[in-house]
Amino acid sequence: MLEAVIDAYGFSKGDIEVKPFGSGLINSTWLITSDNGNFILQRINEHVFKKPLDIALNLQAIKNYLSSNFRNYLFAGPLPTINNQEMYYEEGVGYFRLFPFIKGSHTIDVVEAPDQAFEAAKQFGQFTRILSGFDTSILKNTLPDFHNLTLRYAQFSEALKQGNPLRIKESATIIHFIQENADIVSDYEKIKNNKHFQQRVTHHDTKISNVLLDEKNKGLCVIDLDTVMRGFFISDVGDMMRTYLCPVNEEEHDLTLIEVRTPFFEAIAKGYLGEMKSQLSEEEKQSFVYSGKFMIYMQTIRFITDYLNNDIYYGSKYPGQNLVRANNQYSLFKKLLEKETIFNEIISKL
Ligand code: GN1
Ligand code: MG
Repeated sequence: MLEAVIDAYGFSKGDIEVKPFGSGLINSTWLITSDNGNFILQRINEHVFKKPLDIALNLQAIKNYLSSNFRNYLFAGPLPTINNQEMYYEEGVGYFRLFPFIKGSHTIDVVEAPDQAFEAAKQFGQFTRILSGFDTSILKNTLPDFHNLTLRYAQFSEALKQGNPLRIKESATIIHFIQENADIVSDYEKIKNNKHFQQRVTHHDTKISNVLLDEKNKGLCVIDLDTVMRGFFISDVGDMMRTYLCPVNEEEHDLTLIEVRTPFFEAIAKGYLGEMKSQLSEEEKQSFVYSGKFMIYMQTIRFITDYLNNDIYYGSKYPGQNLVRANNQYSLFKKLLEKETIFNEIISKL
């Protein structure tokens, strides 16, 4: 299947090795190793990204802006095909991009030290900050309503009506939790209508593996830019809290391992605010901790909704995987609530 793609990028089959790569849930990714360096090949999931060309337009516009305004910023955009196209398209197979594998860079999958959280948060903050002069109206909405919690809640409510009845019964506790905490949705709606909250260039997928680090573990740049769209800062800060505060990830079954680590929160706050402090309004800063609740609650909803809908979005590698993920996020939410006061104090001090 990949042969034509490989040709399109000017590789010859005998000179390279192609292996599946990474742990993303949506796109398919391969590592290409060759004597001329390494590359990342990716096929866009068209069930999720309905207009792949919009991704290319966004990346092009950002690349142009950065190359004239921040020439030294390392922008990890796609490489053109030998016919000078942004993407390679093959009927029936899909849309592909090729990225350079930046020499000396590496990624990590779990956050083991606060310094790593700091570096990542700084990178995501910097990305939004240096694009603060970029005209966001140019950006296409590559995933309309991606972090629209109102809509996610509506989809959950719909799944309660149309979803798998056995699974609905089995998920009673978590369904109840989501309904009981619907104030998270109304808080989001207030933010949406609050003129002190600005929409900026937002990454929307700030997990640790989306930051390239150098040999000394200093941040180089952010990657996986398909979900870069206009958005609220709570999406980026919230997903960092969701994925850096806890020593285990969303796949963990053993809920006793779920905890929320204060030094890692401090690191996120220092890293992000070090870049974004002067950009954010007072109201936005006061929602810093809410960001984490917002994203963890939304991810709980997304996983359980998918479970009730028979795993049509995230898929599942074993029966009940999306329920495990949802319960994991639900535990994380409760752990975060225990630290809310301390975390708010940390933010006021900064
Ligand atoms: C998906 O594909 P991946 O792993 O980068 C999802 C994110 C979720 C994440 C949960 C387009 O990201 O929103 O937070 O799974 N991306 C999309 O692991 O839905
Ligand atoms: Mg992603």
